[in-house]
Amino acid sequence: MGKNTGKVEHRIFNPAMECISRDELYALQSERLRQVVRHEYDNVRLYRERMDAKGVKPEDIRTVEDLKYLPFTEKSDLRDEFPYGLLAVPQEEIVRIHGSSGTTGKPIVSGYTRGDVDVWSEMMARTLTAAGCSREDIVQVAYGFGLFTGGFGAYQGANRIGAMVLPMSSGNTQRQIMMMQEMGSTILCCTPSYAVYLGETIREMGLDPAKDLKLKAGCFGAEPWSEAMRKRIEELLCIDACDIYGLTEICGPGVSYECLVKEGMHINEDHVIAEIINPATGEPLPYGQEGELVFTTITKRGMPMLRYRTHDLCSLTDKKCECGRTLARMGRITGRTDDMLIIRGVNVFPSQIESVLVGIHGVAPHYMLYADRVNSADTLEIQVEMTEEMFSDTVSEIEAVQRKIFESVKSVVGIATKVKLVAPKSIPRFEGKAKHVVDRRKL
Ligand code: DLL
Repeated sequence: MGKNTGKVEHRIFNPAMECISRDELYALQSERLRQVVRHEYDNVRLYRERMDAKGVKPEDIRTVEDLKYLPFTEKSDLRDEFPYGLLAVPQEEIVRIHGSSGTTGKPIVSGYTRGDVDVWSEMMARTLTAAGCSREDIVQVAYGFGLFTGGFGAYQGANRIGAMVLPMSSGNTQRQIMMMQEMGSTILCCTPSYAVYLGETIREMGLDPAKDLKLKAGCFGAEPWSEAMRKRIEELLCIDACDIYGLTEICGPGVSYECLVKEGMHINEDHVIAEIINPATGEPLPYGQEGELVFTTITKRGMPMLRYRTHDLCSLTDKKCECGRTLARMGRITGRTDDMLIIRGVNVFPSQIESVLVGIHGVAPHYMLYADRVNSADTLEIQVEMTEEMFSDTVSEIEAVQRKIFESVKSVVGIATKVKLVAPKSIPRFEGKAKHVVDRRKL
């Protein structure tokens, strides 16, 4: 628990929307859905072709119930249409591009109109307000600023509230702590693993966050974390730690956010419609059942998404929350349906590593990836089999291959990994779908 002792005060940025009746919300979502489907059909070739192929016309989609007739959108569609193929407005209306790493080195990008940036800012203003932020607060943004949406998203939300922003970006821990102390930061925005690292470093420096810092809350997301990790962050930093969720394809952070009740993330349902589907069949599932999260953006103009498959697994509830919000909540992300790993905030696909390995002489295409969390930081070890011929080579030759793999993976994936060459036939073989990832991070 943070410094907010006693009765929790629930701040709400936009009560008219965040506490809207479910019936009014349904009508609003249906109206906005009709508009976005028409906009996509008229302006984006891929959606027009997909809808035509299914025999669905924009006028067939009248209410949220009709969503199930629309085609899904996949990450591979963004990759195939990179960079501008999915824009639904002329390029001159786009004022910003954000992105995240993809499987082939090409990023997944999304384009925003000025209106889209405004909507996203409001979504993040709601997010920060739900964690207790007001215009008196000092928000330290330790998410990266760049193509990644974290830094700009948090900055824009704080800006909309009128709070003071410290745009630190990620890393440089000593400087983060010095600024936190000197400037009197009250709200921290970063990944949960970095929050733990900051907390541990603060403690090692002999500082007592309860006395030496003014932090009261944090908005942590961009990677999976657990209740145990929340407890650790709250104890280390003496704050309330709230979960925030989002993805580049939808807008970035602020798709959903926790309030101080901390029982799931409220979805900004006036801007996105969430569905849970059975990942194997694509059939929609009712509230309460776990499945794959799918989003349709209903106010985005630049690059809207119809039924975007996130591959994130969770469940939804529309039970009213103690905070007064009526917006449905999603539970923690419990896993992914694909094998994407998030290592220190970077999305890593085994296929990227595989594409590097096949080009290197002396190693066989048998490999395993081990993700661990050491001192609160994610690490990734690549174990790859040597060929018989390589196995009998000298140590220095083997080391040279190891270095080559390290450098190539770093340049393609963008992160440093540990590389271990192992004896021929020592990596397990699988019947059917091969398993390449062992995620040993304790969540
Ligand atoms: O991670 C946006 C973001 C920035 C969210 C800052 C929260 C805070 P991407 O880089 O596109 O966008 O990665 C999106 O990250 O599909 C999830 O798998 C994962 N993810 C994001 N937030 C959470 C969370 C940003 N709170 C992918 N819990 C998503 C678990 C999360 N996983």
